[in-house]
Amino acid sequence: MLIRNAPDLTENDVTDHGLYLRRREFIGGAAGLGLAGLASTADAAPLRFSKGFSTTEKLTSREDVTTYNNFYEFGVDKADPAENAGKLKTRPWTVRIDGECEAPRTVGIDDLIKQNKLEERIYRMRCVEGWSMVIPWVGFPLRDLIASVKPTSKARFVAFETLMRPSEMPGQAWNVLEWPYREGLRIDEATHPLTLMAVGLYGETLPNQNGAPLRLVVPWKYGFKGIKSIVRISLTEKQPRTAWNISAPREYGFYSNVNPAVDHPRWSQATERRIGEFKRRETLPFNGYGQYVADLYRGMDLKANY
Ligand SMILES: Nc1nc2c(c(=O)[nH]1)N[C@H]1C(S)=C(S)[C@@H](COP(=O)(O)O)O[C@H]1N2
Ligand SMILES: [Mo]
Repeated sequence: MLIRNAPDLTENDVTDHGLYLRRREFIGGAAGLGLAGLASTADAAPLRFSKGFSTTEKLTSREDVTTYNNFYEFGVDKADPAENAGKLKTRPWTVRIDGECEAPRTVGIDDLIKQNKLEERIYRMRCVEGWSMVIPWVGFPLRDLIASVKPTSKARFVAFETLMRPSEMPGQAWNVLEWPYREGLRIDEATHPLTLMAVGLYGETLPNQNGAPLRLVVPWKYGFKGIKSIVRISLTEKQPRTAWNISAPREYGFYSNVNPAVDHPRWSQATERRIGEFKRRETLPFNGYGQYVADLYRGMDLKANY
């Protein structure tokens, strides 16, 4: 699918030699130090990325993007992930890609990053709770990863799983969700050019609280579809079970496309608060990405398929 000349997206696929993904390492337990608790590693080579399809809207501050988070493995309050996720060891880290494909593989995160062409994508993110941000991710299209394992004709869906490691993820001791966190996409959603595997944020390695070392970003869907700290990606014939749908099926559907016309059973989805702003703004269908993705849902009842 071609994406170009969009009023809201700028394309600059020419590699910008000034842009590098710098690696940063969190010092375990350096919670109170915030960003001052970061130290750079000398061993890692800087990784180059180009600028991809991005919104020109004002960015949400780095401070807000990294301290106002949902990551229930580290607690249910917005400040918990920044405070507790420093414990998570993101190296070594392997990702298993398997299921309905001819070339299943297990790949280390650093090889995965090296093997893929990184680009910056500035996307809106709309949480199902009614707030939103504009976030500069660094990552690569999920479609490239899927192509690398040669899907069979039976691959109709993609299932994702977060790491299960209660010793470093204290929230996994509580039954707020069925662990590990799971998500899923239809294969055509997963291979859409806008669907991104993020490994960086604000030009640097992804902070743990944002889903290091690898997280999904699907900008036209509610934020909870963007599963963090992924260890497994499986191509499946059947629609996968997903964490929020298991927990509250009437409230969180499999599709969860941003839709101002379909309210959450407990609140309206017509408006949202952009973090850093006071006045609420109107929520756009498909979070403003309708011209690129509405075709995926042609003929579907979006109220029934919420
Ligand atoms: N594994 C996992 N992934 C997750 C979540 C979570 O609790 N666990 N929360 C989701 C929700 S509700 C949102 S809004 C986004 C938040 O991403 P951010 O903290 O990077 O803004 O992550 C999603 N991915
Ligand atoms: Mo969310």
